[in-house]
Amino acid sequence: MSEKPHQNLAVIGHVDHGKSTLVGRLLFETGAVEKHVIDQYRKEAEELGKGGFEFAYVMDNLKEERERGVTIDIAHQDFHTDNHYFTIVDCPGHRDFVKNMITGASQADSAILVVAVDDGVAPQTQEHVFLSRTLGIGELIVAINKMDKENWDEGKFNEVKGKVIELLESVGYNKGDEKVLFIPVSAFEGDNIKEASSNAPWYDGPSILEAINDLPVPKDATDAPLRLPIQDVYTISGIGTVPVGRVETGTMKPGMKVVFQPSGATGELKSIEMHHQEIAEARAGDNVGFNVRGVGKEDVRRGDVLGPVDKPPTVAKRFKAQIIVMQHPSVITVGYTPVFHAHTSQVACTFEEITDIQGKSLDFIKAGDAALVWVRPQKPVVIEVASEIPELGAFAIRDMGSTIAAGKVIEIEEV
Ligand SMILES: Nc1nc2c(ncn2[C@@H]2O[C@H](COP(=O)(O)OP(=O)(O)OP(=O)(O)O)[C@@H](O)[C@H]2O)c(=O)[nH]1
Ligand SMILES: [Mg+2]
Repeated sequence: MSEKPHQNLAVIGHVDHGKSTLVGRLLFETGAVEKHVIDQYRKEAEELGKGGFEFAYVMDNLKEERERGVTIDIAHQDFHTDNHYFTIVDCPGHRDFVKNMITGASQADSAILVVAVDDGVAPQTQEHVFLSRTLGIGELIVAINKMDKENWDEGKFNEVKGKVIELLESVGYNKGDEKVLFIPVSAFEGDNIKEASSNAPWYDGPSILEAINDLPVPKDATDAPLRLPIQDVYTISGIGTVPVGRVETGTMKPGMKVVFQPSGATGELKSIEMHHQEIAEARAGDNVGFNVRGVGKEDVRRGDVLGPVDKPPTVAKRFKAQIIVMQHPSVITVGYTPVFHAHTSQVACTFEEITDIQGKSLDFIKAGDAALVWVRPQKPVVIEVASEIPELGAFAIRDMGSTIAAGKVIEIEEV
């Protein structure tokens, strides 16, 4: 196992801007994917009438993804640089699959935002930037892609960069000393991915590989109590029920007494596996599968959160949150019941009180407004106060196929 610090790196941005191609190219340039594999994908893509998707196919493995030339679900790929051990999470950009992007972004420590220079800031560029901010992604790198399509025009690069900076600053990125890097690339041609490209003599910054290698090590979340949101539950012969997910905070070891909330199932942690190997301890950031004595498939589901019996995950009857409304066709009033996406859970919640940030009662809020709200989940849900466990304290609100708002939890009324 790697001794390098681990982090999850999401690749985000509008549909078709070249996210999967960039990941595929990066893996190819660094030797993680061999040339004959790309050649095979090129043939396959051409046969499907999807010429140009050979690098995207490295990450797009589903039959439907390859036929349509669109990423549908997130895909993970482990990757090393000199300083880090990354899990790259390639996210879908299409608006129908934002739900999957939220799952990817909520696992990520940092992200590469891909913006195609010939299309600029597009709807899901905005939506993804907004979501990554509220879901707690600390570090962003911006790849201005498809520079080959604009003949590596520096003016065009600066124009798009200016628009992206406006967007980033509107949600709180690019502040003070924490300036976001902008890298002109051609993911398809391989320029500025691993090495500096001679096509952009006017650019003297790092390549994508150099930039991600320079990312800071994420702060250690192992000191907080164990929180592991369940992503899936498998039955594996010889082992039994195996829930899987990412350790968001804390550590877990066989022998620990654990509880799944809100279901309340408890037991002793029997074994933990990572990358098909049994391990003695899992820490914040690890993606694991595990087995708990006495807990069967019907006791656990996606959205449950695992924690220690003596510091169980908090189950909310009601909670107060600070939200920002990103878009809504009309206005939001008390009684509105959209779906909240928090860690791996999705639950409808009813707005019960709406005030401004100072606490003055409001009749309604609309796109662009910040507010404090009390909401009631329609069934108990695990959520934490963001100042205590930020990893479990953020959520996105979705309705009618788009992200309406995002926010973080500031107070909880427990069940
Ligand atoms: N000319 C040019 N085309 C590119 C470049 N990068 C990607 N493309 C093309 O853009 C199209 C979409 O690429 P993808 O990598 O699938 O885009 P994506 O952002 O992953 O798309 P979704 O995952 O569906 O949101 C493909 O036809 C690629 O060949 C580039 O640098 N230059
Ligand atoms: Mg893709």
